Amino acid sequence: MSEQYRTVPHELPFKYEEGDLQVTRGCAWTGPGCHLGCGVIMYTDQDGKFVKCEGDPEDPWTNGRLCMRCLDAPEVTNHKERLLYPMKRAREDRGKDKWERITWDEAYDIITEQFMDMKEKYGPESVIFAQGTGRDIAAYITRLAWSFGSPNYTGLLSGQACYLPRIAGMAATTGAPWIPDAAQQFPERYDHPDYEVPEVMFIWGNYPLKSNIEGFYGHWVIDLMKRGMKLVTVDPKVTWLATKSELHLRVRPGTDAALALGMMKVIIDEDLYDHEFVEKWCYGFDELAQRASEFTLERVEEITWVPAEKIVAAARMLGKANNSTLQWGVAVDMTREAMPAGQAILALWEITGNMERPGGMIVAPEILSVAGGWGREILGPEQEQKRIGIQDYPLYNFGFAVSQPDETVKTMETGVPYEIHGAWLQTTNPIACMGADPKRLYNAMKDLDFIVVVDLFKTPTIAALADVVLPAQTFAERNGIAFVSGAQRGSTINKVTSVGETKSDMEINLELGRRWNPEAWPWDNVDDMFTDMLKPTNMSFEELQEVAPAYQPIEYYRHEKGMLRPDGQPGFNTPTGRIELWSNFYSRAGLDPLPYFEEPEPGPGSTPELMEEYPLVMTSGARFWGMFHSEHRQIERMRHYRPWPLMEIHPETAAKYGIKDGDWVWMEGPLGRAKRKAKLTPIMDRRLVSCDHGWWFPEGDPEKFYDVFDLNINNTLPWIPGKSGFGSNYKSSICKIYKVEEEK
Ligand SMILES: Nc1nc2c(c(=O)[nH]1)N[C@H]1C(S)=C(S)[C@@H](COP(=O)(O)OP(=O)(O)OC[C@H]3O[C@@H](n4cnc5c(=O)[nH]c(N)nc54)[C@H](O)[C@@H]3O)O[C@H]1N2
Ligand SMILES: Nc1nc2c(c(=O)[nH]1)N[C@H]1C(S)=C(S)[C@@H](COP(=O)(O)OP(=O)(O)OC[C@H]3O[C@@H](n4cnc5c(=O)[nH]c(N)nc54)[C@H](O)[C@@H]3O)O[C@H]1N2
Ligand SMILES: [Mo]
Repeated sequence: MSEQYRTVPHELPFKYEEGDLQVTRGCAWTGPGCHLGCGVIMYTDQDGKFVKCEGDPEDPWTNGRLCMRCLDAPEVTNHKERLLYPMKRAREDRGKDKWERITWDEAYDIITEQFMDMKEKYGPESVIFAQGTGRDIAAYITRLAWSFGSPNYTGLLSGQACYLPRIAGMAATTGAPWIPDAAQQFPERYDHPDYEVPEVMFIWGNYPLKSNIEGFYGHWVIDLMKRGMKLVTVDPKVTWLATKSELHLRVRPGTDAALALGMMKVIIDEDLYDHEFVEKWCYGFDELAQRASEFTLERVEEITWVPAEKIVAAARMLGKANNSTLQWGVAVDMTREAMPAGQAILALWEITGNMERPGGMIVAPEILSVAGGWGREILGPEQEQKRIGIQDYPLYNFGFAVSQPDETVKTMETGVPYEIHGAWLQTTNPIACMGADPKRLYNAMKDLDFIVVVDLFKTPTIAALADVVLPAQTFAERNGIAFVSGAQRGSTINKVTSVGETKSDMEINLELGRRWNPEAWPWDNVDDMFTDMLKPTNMSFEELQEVAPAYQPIEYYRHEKGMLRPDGQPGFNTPTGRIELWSNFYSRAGLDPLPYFEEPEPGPGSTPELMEEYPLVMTSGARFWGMFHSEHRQIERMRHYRPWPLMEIHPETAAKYGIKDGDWVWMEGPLGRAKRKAKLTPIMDRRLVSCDHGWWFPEGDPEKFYDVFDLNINNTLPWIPGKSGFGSNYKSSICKIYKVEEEK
């Protein structure tokens, strides 16, 4: 193994026996869905059945802790409704529940024939390759798309409103992705001699205890609080962490940019910023200060619903802290002008000198390579230029390469600039979850010539659109490598069981890739492919399995040491070599170079005329423990904890509309409506309701697509991205509510 990597000595071997059970150490990273790679210990019985999953106490990230979905992973793996073999359906039966079991060879033959036919007739760009949220499958999908010749790898989420707005924004303005420093990069964690506990952490538009996103575990917040860290929460709801916070800013959904600019004005006016860091390492401070000066406390209080004195207190806490860190989340991306919102928020930590310092924000070099995909060089410049949306949204061709989703839907509808004929959907259920306005998405896709879906279960998307379905595997059924985004650590996913005729996503893509473009897929099996991917580490897949997790050493203050730029010069990887508070990149892309705020639309600030009919603000999609997006609805134990789709509402607001706890209601916005069960709770602001997302009823009729068009909250949300092409209003809209039987 490379000297370069550090590992943790394990007391327990990689594999051992306990009574009648075989025990294997590993890492859990989808399916079922999840954002992380928890250390797990998997138990299989004498028949090779996966019977128990526990947290690995020797894993420095999790120390044996595990969420309920992973503890219940055997129920998912062994579930009776799993897809067990490939299936096909006649083109004219699309939408009907008429499936025929086929062999893998037959499936590969059909898919290859159809894909090659479309490629020949309409060009490879006529097939889109879409995935869902970040899983360890991303690299293999990009390679499949790009080696097929299609530039149109994408996620069917309006404005790519999940992490990409923040990632793209961070890359454009600082040349790097930033993560909060919770000592996750050290095997010895908080005891590492260079580490310092942050004095204060802001939790902004995120609820880490339930969501554990992008390389960050919620329980680290608790670990750090036990070591003295204070919290500030920016969230419209009174969450449990908000009640443990020094300050809770109950921001109106979609107004985070105004809040950040208001705090910035206080920090600058009260001279609480880090002069030395700003002078040496930042570009455009005076322009930023000028912009912030427009955000007076009175104005910001009115926009955001946050009382002025709390804005001041939060600004002072950050400005006066020795070190501070930011754990932000998808609510920042889920507003149309997400890019400037993220820019404004991160600038607070930039001007206070919290970048690259212990207990501040640190650079995670791996993120971009994961987000950027694998195999881009195979695609070639001519096909690159055909990527949908890059003419209008040049940021989509920078660093990572995805086609712009809203433009992709439009292209499917209009055939401009070229016709789309096919779709490959892997790890995504866009009709139920990702897509805004799902009926529009359905209509855009339903007449495509050929659609393949790779999934674990039958979904509304499969029921509505698929011609061929391929059964994928859960993490216990396959091998894989997990270089989890946001952390310098590598682990392996280890196969312990088999179910039906399923294959792993990696195996499927390798086998199809070998048929379509053997030069781009030169491996005989997935383990060889993994070993090749691991080349920079000098470890083979088998070696890493034994010693994982392996840590890549990193240091602080890398900008001072020339470690953040490819040319080895001190500074940041931007045109000016500094953190660009005024962004050259945005300026060149025809965007405002400074952060700004725009009222969410529709909303009380932008469409006052609609507020009489739609008097409430609506946010959606706050995560809950037992389900991952549209998954887990058929998993009995998880469904038990959340049997129905909920709309959270303040008891006084509910009373005003004659709604009682447990009533079925319609939540209706200007674009459409969705059914929810009312949950009365005082954690809500009286002006706001919050709805779950991703709902469908697996127990329902497949030919009605499992009721998805009644239940999908995204019925109320349009496909409209921000000016950069990033961001969309998934978490800020308006609505009226009424009981289901009233049918107004
Ligand atoms: N209104 C509203 N809508 C939202 C959100 C919100 O907050 N509000 N959040 C959005 C966000 S941030 C995201 S990222 C999207 C997520 O959207 P998706 O990623 O599309 O949603 P999921 O339901 O997690 O996954 C889709 C499918 O992948 C399958 N799957 C799980 N694991 C695997 C695997 O390993 N292999 C294969 N082949 N399939 C697998 C599942 O069975 C499921 O059917 O949803 C978005 N939708
Ligand atoms: N259990 C579970 N875990 C998940 C997922 C899942 O579906 N289930 N999905 C995964 C995915 S893909 C993602 S992207 C992450 C997302 O995970 P998070 O980033 O934690 O996002 P959410 O849970 O959607 O919302 C977090 C908080 O934002 C608040 N909020 C709503 N609107 C706004 C707003 O406009 N501004 C601010 N400041 N706050 C607002 C909500 O009240 C909520 O408490 O979770 C991942 N982890
Ligand atoms: Mo996401």
